[in-house]
Amino acid sequence: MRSWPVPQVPSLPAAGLPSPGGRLRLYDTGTGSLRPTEPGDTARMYVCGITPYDATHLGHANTYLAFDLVNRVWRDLGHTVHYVQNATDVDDPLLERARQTGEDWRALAEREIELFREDMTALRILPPDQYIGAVEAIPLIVRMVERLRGKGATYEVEDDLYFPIDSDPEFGGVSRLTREQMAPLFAERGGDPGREGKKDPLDALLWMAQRPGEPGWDSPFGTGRPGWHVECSAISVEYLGMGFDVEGGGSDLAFPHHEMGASHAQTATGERPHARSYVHAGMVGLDGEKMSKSLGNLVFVSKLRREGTDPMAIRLALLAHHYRSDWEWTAADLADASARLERWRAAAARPSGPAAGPVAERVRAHLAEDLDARSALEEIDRWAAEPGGDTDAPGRIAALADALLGVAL
Ligand code: 5CA
Ligand code: ZN
Repeated sequence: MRSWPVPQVPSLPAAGLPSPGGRLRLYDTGTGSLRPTEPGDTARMYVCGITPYDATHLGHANTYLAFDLVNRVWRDLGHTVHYVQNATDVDDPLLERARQTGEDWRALAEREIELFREDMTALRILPPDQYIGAVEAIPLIVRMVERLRGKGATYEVEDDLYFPIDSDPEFGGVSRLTREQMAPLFAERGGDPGREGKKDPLDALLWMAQRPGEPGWDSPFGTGRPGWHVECSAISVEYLGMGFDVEGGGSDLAFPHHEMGASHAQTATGERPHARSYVHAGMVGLDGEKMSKSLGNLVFVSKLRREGTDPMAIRLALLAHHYRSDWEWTAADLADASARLERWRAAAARPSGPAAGPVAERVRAHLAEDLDARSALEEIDRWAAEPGGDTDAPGRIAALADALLGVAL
């Protein structure tokens, strides 16, 4: 599929700020620890994309923004970034929504993906190099299911195909949950623990035979459509290979989605790990609940934009919270961010200010330590509040805010 336009990212050395050293440390769910990312020249990242309906709410935006920071920090450290994202443009919840509203599911997906592209562009989120829909990926998903079948890691329940989790001796290594913790999450997040004929309640659907009134594609396992986890597993392995640096998404994807995806990939290829770090953003809520399509308590980026909110203020409102924390959106988030944006713009328009070098060093250090954007914002707040005689500083700080935080002043 078409991705979205690449925003200008200023080069900080070209702006007169020296190149940084060091590494980006991120909290890895798979080990439960803060670990340095150690990419080669090219850093490889896969981030799970939207299921295209009710997009783009602030929870989505917050998650994509977190991985945009990863992208920007790696680039600043001199890496090329190979970034891949999917869009789940065929799956149960999308078909269900289309049925409810009487809209064609393809039209719904196309419209919502376009809206998502517009929102991402407005928020200056760097686009993936490959933006891949589930439908267009069906041939490679089928190939992965065939590889699993070749390894004896599939079985049938009626005409559907399942992955037995006991084919991966390290199943559980991504989320590090106990079976007791897994069971309710599996049921809540698209699984079917109660289905008769399954060997283990937690086994995951790989290929679902076509149901009446639903779309289906031909495959060696009959006409049908892919399960959700194998979609991301196949797309990530195809475009990035095994052992890529970061797999990302919101914390609700750690189990079962990233766990299953890793098991599929590791079992199909015989290699491990699927990703070197599994990184998860916190959940944004509204009125005491996680913002979610099923609850309908959503604040949309496009609605805020239509009301005249500067997308850079939305970006700053989200950046003011640590990416891993769960938090609730309130009107004050936006009011504070708009005031901050105004202060920064006024300060960047001054003829001079305090020297930018030490600010850049501290901003980089905060971001390199598990993306502490909040502390990075406070560094620029302090710079904006102080007088100074360095005439290069305002331009350099503007370049810094743009390159690392994606905030165009
Ligand atoms: N298509 C799948 C991933 S393959 C999916 O989960 N789609 S989604 O549209 O439901 O969510 C897209 C991304 O936004 C996921 O990473 C999800 O974890 C994240 N997300 C969803 N709701 C929230 C929320 N309230 N706060 C933060 N992130 C959220
Ligand atoms: Zn995914």
